[in-house]
Amino acid sequence: MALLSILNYPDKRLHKIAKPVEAVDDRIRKLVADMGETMYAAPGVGLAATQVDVHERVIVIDVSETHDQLMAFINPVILWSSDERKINEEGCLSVPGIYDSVERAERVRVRALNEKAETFEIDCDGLLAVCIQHEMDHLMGRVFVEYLSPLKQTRIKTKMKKLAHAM
Ligand code: K1U
Ligand code: ZN
Repeated sequence: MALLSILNYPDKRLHKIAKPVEAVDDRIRKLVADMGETMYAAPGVGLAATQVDVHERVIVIDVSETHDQLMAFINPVILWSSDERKINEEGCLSVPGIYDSVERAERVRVRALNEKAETFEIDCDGLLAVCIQHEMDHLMGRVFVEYLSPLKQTRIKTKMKKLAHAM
């Protein structure tokens, strides 16, 4: 396995739209393993391939308390979203140190492939629902700060650029 480097906002590559995975093969299984290792090391509870500059529809998530329940979502689609919406505090490994409130569907049903290329469906609520919507946004080139006010976005961009120059 290998640790991958995570793109930092406002890197333009975070706005690329990911393409569907054509075949769930050893290359994709290695990507999933490397993304899992990178996510646990960060540490985070989710990671989209876009964030490691791979523009294919792959997500890893582990919202378990024991950090040993890695889930891979390959070519995920949201089949259903609840009308009920909820405001949650979000963070992002591509926007370190920034946390803010975002409103999303409270529950979603997702269909995806696992690492064995098997189709599965899962009903998500709580942190899993928040995380899967956040990660699917990444696959569409959207970063959570884009839900915030233009003023906040400008402040965050300035802060991130200063951080990048200090490193
Ligand atoms: O996409 C990402 O950058 C990962 C992100 C997922 C996420 C978390 C919370 C709400 C929405 C999306 C993170 O993992 S941020 C880090 C974080 O939340 C966390 C870190 C350590 C332990 C627990 C949570
Ligand atoms: Zn993120």
